[in-house]
Amino acid sequence: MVSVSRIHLVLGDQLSPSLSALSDLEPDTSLVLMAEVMSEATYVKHHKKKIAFLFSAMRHFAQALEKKGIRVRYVTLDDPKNTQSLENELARALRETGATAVVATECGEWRLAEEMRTWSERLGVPVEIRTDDRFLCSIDDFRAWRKGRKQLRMEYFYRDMRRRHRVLMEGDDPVGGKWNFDAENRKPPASGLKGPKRISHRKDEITKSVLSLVEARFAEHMGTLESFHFAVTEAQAERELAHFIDEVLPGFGDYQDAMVEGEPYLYHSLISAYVNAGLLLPLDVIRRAEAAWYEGRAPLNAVEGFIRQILGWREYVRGIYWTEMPGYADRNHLKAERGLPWFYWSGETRMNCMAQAVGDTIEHAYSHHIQRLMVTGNFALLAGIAPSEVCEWYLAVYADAYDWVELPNTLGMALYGDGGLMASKPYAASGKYIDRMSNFCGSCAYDPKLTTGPKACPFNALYWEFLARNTERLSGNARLTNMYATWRRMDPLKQKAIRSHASKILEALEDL
Ligand code: FAD
Ligand code: DLZ
Ligand code: SF4
Repeated sequence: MVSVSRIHLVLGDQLSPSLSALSDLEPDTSLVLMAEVMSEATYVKHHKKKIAFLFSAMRHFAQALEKKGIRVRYVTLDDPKNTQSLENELARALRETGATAVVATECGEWRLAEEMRTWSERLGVPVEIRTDDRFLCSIDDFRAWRKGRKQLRMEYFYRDMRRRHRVLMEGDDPVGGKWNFDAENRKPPASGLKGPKRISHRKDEITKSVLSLVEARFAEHMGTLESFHFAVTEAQAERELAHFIDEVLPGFGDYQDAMVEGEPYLYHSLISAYVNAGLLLPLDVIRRAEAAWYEGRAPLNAVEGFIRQILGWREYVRGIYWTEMPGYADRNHLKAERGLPWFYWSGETRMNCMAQAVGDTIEHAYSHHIQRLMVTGNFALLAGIAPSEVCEWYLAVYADAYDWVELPNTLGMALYGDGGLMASKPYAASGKYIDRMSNFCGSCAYDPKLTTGPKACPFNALYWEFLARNTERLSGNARLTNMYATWRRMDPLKQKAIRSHASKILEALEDL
């Protein structure tokens, strides 16, 4: 029998060969433990494709380690001995191998981090939890950055990250003379706009067997497993990235905010699930995009805009999460208490924008940023849906969702639940914005130009109602001055009609 002295735990979103927990494997005495467990698969009802993606990627990662001669104990969900929790699987592995120590990398959710902190005592062996150095800003560095700042604007954090990692820099200055080229981005969709064709990956026996397992065990979870197209290995994720950089990136900036019916991806990269699970490393992605600009293969507005999302937003939200938790999850600045309407799960609503965004989500476990922020997020903000319910939905339905990234984006950015820690004003918008940035309204049962009456776009009355009911909390915000001035100037009878229409909508949200 081979002896094992140390167990190296790899979680489902830690599928990187360079993971800190794997940095000092001893061929003779180390054992890597990976486990598919119900406790992780059901703490929210994850989308079927998210579970299938992770299980298949986990199995492929384990296989790749084994091919390198590393010993792996891989516990499948349907293994009869599986205790279905990470702690119990660790306990079982320790018992059955005689190992006397555990090494892990810090995880991405407060919920699990709290458990991990107790493992050493509960398991009776030392449990070393190492820093996750796949991120480009450590939590300590983020804490130092935010110390003493009144405002935590992402833009300033991003500039520091550009300097620190020397990305798109010319000496001390940003290339092109500006930090941010958004003025050239965010065009409304041109008529007939289509995104480039995307690649897909052949389903091998591992993926096929995971798909059957997920269909059998998670039948009542949201989503379809049909046309499963995810990359599940490092090499496949690399092909996705290469395809994005070569074929898609040049158009990224221009249509970053556009939404088009039947075009769920447009010019977005589709790599978030791979970066978050560890199949791609953020710095590699950034360097590849940067090289595309230096080599003249993509314009600066696209490359800078894309890099800002990863070097800026992604690191920033993680810093906010770990420096604000645990209290952050309970914040509800706007006192929003309504329940989440069923159409978030079913997609069955006459509001075409919502039906499209939720429909894409059901089909792909994906919708792009503007659908998340300005359609499903905006509706929840305007309708006053409780942040806890909205966050649970976002955490469940997207293949890229983990608490560290989902929570600040949803509670902070989309719902203004943190009272402006992240966003300088709520991302509230009427149907006019959605009409400008999409082609959804043309085939909608509602009319974006109407504010009251049975055909009126619900976003319109809800928008004014949102401002009216939050006057005390929001009217002092300089960025909302014009909107409050417009509201105040409005004929009181019109105001009354709008608020009465909004009340009817709110009383019967399920009927929309
Ligand atoms: P692209 O548009 O191509 O962007 C490139 C990359 O930048 C992404 O792959 C991602 O890694 C990163 N990125 C972009 N925006 C953000 C952001 N705001 N925060 C963090 N990283 C970002 N992203 C997640 O990864 N997981 C989530 O659970 C998640 N929940 C969200 C919830 C809401 C309400 C909102 C408004 C945004 C959320 N985002 C989340 C951010 C963003 O919507 C997704 O990262 C993006 O849509 C993923 O698609 P993509 O890979 O095609 O991204
Ligand atoms: C999301 C997820 C799912 C669905 N299943 C597993 C699993 O069975 N085993 C595992 O190790 N990890 C899984 N994960 C990812 C974890 O939930 C993730 O590591 C934590 O939420 C911390 O980010
Ligand atoms: Fe959405 Fe309103 Fe446009 Fe319909 S009219 S698609 S509900 S914004």
